[in-house]
Amino acid sequence: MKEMPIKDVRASQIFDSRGNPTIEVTAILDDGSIGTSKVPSGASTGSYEAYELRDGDYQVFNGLGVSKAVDNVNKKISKNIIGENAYNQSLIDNMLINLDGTKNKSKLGANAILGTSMAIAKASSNSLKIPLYRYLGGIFGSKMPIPMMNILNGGKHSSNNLNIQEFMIVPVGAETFKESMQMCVEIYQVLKQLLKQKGLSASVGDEGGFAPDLENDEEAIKLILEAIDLAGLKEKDVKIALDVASSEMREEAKKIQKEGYYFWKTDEYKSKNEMIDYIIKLTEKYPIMSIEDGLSEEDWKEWKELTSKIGKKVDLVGDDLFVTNKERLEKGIKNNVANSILIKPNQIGTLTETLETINLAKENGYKTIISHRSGETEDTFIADLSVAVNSQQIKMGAPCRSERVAKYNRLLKIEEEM
Ligand code: 2PG
Ligand code: MG
Repeated sequence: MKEMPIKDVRASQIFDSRGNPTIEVTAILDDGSIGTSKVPSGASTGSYEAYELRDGDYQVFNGLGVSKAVDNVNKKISKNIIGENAYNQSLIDNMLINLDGTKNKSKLGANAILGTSMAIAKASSNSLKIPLYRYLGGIFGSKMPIPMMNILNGGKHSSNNLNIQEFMIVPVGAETFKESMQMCVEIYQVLKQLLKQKGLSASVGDEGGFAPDLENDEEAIKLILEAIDLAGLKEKDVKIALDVASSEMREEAKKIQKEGYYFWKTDEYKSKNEMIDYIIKLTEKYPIMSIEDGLSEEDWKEWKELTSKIGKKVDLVGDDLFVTNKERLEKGIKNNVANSILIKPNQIGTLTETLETINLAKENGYKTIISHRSGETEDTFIADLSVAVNSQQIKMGAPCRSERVAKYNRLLKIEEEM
């Protein structure tokens, strides 16, 4: 293997799209090549995600500072990987995993580790003078993903009264990525006018989707269907996808000493069985092709039941359930739970482990969806990643707010290039 020693790795504290601190890592190689990465952060995080190291000093940034993670890169990580071969990504990632030594990367912080891992990959692709998607995927990476655009925000990503976190459109009828963008953007703009006409708020939530108060969650689906129709598009070309993010509803239920799901924004409670029925009814009533986290990260038995009931016709996506973790995905595969997986590199903490989980999903016929976090930066790494691994879909929020749009724009460029 060709060698390119790592010359230096430096980190600093920057800010994400919610105005919270996050970490940026820059890797410099012996030939002068540079790679910089910025790490995103979730709001509706799964309990089994790798550990995001925050300072916890409530006098500063409400405890959310990342100076400890920055120090870990500048002092511990850099010392250990300087001089190692940047082109050997799995070797570097394994060194990082061993240096941390914990199961959930709580010693150095998954944010410090992932930032380093991605910066090394970017610096390497720059050093070899090939685009990142090519470096990561070789000649294998050749397919553009279909966007799942979150155009109405609810749950923990907004302060409106919608319980479901994400209402997405999926332009399955588009032939190119460019066309898929046009379809989504036109629907988004029509929806904005529609909201205004109805006297509803057209201000946006964390992921750039509109966040109005509505009568109920189904009203949100109906509004989107109306916007699709008004944009001159057909139901066969644009489907609906939902991220229920129901682990949050489970958490809220625990607070009121209940076993099921509490829709805290509208004070409604559903037992586990009622939740299964609710999800199934939604998929019967509306052109919904995909439901993410319809059930919580703990409810394996109910997930299995839901999968056996509608898994043949609907994509059932595990996000908090699988947390991009091979072991949790293996459990899902063994038990016929879900049929798709959301992939978020910061849920697991290294690029190598992310790729391993993607491979495991593919080998077992699970769809992969590369995903942003609700707290994002202008880093477009995941756009390249989605092409490198031929991911069927991507989830990057609305075509609004630059931290989301930067990733869509990157994909437009990649399509042109290819
Ligand atoms: C999700 C994500 C991204 P967060 O639940 O899928 O949309 O949200 O980053 O807040 O976990
Ligand atoms: Mg989710």
